[in-house]
Amino acid sequence: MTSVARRLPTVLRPPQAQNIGGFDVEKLRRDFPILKQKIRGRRLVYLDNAATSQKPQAVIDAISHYYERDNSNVHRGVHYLSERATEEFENARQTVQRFINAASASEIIFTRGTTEGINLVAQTYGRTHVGPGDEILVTALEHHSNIVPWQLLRDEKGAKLRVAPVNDSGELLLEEFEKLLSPRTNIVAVTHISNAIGTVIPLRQIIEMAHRRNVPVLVDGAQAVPHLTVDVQALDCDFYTFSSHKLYGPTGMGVLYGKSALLDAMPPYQGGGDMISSVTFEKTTYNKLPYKFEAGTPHVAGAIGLGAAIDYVNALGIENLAAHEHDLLAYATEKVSALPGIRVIGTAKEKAAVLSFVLDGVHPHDVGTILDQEGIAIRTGHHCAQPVMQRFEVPATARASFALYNTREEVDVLVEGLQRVQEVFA
Ligand code: 7TS
Repeated sequence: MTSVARRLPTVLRPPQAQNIGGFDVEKLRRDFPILKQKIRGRRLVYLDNAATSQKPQAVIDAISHYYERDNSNVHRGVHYLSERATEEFENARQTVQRFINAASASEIIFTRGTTEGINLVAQTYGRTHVGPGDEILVTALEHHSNIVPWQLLRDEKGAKLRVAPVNDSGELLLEEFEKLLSPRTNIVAVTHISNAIGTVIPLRQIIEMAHRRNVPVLVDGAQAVPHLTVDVQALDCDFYTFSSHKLYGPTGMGVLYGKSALLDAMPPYQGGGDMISSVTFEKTTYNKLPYKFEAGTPHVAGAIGLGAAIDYVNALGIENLAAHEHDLLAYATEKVSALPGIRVIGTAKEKAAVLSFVLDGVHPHDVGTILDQEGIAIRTGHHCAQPVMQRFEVPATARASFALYNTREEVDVLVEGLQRVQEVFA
């Protein structure tokens, strides 16, 4: 990693370095150039972090430095630049390995994002293990990207998709989940945190229940990795996948973790350069892990940017970040719930960083449009989780989602904006 990529967050640079408990958000915001701009003459209030988070200067610098200094293809050249690019690319893999505590860097496969990670497992592990009448178990909280790849597999194989229900707070019903684990279940695929309503699911118990029946578990960690410590060995999950862009890193980049015994036994996903060890027209043998699953020129700058994003988060401490976001969510929940005619969707005891709600008599799209006039960015719609909307019998919600740089003042601006929406529609 370049020296620039290692730049610490402003808040942690001396002399503040000794004073991290304070989590000085105003200082930290200066690390994010995009937050400095005015939107429609107002200070930008960015509350759409579940869709994608903003990038600190350290990540932007790491990417531009790579293109300015080191750009070259990896794993192939004997020349200086190729060696340097390869070293940085593989350093980023090790950074990811340490970040989620994988046993080996060869268990870290670089992908385009969470979506590709899930499709990879469905198309390789799934296609070789799921047959007619077999069952794939998901929850009622899934993002479409943890539903549709399994439906494609189901339809190809004549398998069945089972769905574990949630209660009216949006909490997974563990007993129901356990009942749905049958002798035909071949894989469990669950979201760690719901993007639509913020529920954190009891992942450890789910994995234990599945493993008692020898069923492997894939975890969609897209919304979890930016908000809590993930230790794949402690969880004992079989696959864990996430996207860089929700973790302050670049788009088009993601990670699939898999236990090496499983990955080794799986057929490749895509064919092409880098994933082979030898090719003749008669026969091809495949490369070792993780390269077997990384066909073609990878997103080198993306991996380096992700590594820089993880360095940034690590320097702040994910526990500090989680505590700050927890405070924001509690504050926002209290303030928004106190408004008349507002219903919060998703009131689970364990939640992270997402506040979804509906206003009586106002379509969420109108809420979003009026807030946008005030420089407030939230997401409205079904959040690519239509079954969650169906479960709560709403067509859509308005969703505010938080990141490390959000403040209580921004929550106050949101609440004022919502009051203005109510005045307009009164
Ligand atoms: N899984 C979950 C839980 C997600 O929240 C998302 C994206 C994905 C998978 C897909 O991630 P991708 O990076 O491969 O696209 N969620 C959202 C969202 O809530 N608003 O925009 C994207």
